[in-house]
Amino acid sequence: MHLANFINGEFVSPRSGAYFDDINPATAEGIAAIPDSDERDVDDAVRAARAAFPSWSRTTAAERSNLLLKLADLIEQNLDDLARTESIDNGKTISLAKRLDIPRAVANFRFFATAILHQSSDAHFMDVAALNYTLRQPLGVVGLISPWNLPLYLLSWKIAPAIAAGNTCVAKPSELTPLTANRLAELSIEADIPPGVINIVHGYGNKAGRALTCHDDVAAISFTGGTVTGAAVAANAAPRFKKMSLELGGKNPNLIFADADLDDAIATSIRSSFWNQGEICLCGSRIFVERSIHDEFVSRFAAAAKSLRIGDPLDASTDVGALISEGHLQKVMGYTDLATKEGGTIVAGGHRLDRPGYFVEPTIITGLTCECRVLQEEIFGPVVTVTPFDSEDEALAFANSTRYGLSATIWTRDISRAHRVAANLDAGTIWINCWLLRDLRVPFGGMKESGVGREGGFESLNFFTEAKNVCVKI
Ligand code: TXE
Repeated sequence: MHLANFINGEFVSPRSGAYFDDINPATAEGIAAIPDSDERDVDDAVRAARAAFPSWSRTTAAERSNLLLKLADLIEQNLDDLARTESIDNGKTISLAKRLDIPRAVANFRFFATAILHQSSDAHFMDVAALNYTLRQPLGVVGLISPWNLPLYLLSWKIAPAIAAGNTCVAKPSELTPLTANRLAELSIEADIPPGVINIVHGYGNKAGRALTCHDDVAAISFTGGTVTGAAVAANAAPRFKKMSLELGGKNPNLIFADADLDDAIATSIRSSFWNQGEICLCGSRIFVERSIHDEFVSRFAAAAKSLRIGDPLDASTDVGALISEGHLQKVMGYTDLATKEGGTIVAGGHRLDRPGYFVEPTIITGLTCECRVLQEEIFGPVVTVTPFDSEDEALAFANSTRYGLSATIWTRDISRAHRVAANLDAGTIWINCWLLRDLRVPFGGMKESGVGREGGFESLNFFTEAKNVCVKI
């Protein structure tokens, strides 16, 4: 199947006429041909978005809301088909695609379709009898760049608020997972979203993605991806004074105190460690356990990890699917090799499956210290470390010992300690006795090298609008 770019409501071939393979990670076989787009395709898409902006930005919030709600309904009606497509494209289990990825895409469109009806802005009276009011208006054409790990979920996280706020957009999905973006384009036609409002250009990041970040008529860039790539995006967008939101990598701590509900902590840590093969930026890849329960935790956690079913992502009973690519698998296996060199002990997993596709066992490593590269660098695979701590202060020092600050999890029944520790963690999102409970109304984003800016809730609508202050003498 040859995919096409979606520009001005039509599917068009890349200007280059060139394509490259989309690979099914579970079989290592080609499943589609992806347009190898370049700056010409991006310019065509930006022109279409510019042409559509005047009329789209003049629609009422209610009109935009209705169209986004229609698109949300269409995604929901096609949930099973989209989940299967996502599983084939990404290697994730179909069960996770059905329970997380696609339902969250529906929720994203529904949330911003209704949030736009309730966006408020400020007004301030001055003593000298003047009124100031904040006027929020759409930015124009915005560039949306998304990663491969939660393809439709994170693409919808950007498209929904961008167009709800009255912008038109050019989206560049990851070249590793183009299929559900393609389906979204098809559904947007069925939802009667006007041509040029949503444009999708496929292709490599350093070509099509880069062209989007450098285009003079793109007012803002919303990027989700790796920290290194985020720096490249910023280097191109900042000198052109584009508004930017960067959601980047993580190396998230999972702190388990001796008074925790250990059954719940273990069951949830299996999910926060190995869901989506550990390819969720919010995964808790560094587990720190109070020393008195460390050995019990390791024994029970390793047993639970070994009982996970790895294999065909399309089998409803599979717990762990395939990593996204051979290159990513090699990167992940490189860290398990490094772990033993750094003095660690692999207590579960550590092997590639002897079968087609990119499968790695859920892997647990003990005996490493915070200075080790395995505890400093983002692996983004089914590999976690378990390290003991002896005090709350030491737990905090360990947790905050990386360049990242995306999310963190705390397990304790001591409510004062939970809030005290949360206040001292370098993380943009902190869960206490839970993980991945997401309220779309709250700001989302990372600290330090995990990101710049916040999206989520009205933060997203504020990001995708310009705030003017108008002062009028009364
Ligand atoms: O990122 P990449 P990936 C992080 C996750 C991991 C990474 C995995 O932690 O580090 O993302 O996703 C495009 N100019 N998060 O490997 O390579 C590229 O084509 C413009 C954090 O996909 O950074 C793709 O579409 N674009 C996040 C996108 O950038 C460029 C949640 C991301 O690619 C480009 C999910 C360039 N020079 C994953 N180079 C969070 N914090 O929420 C590449 N791209």
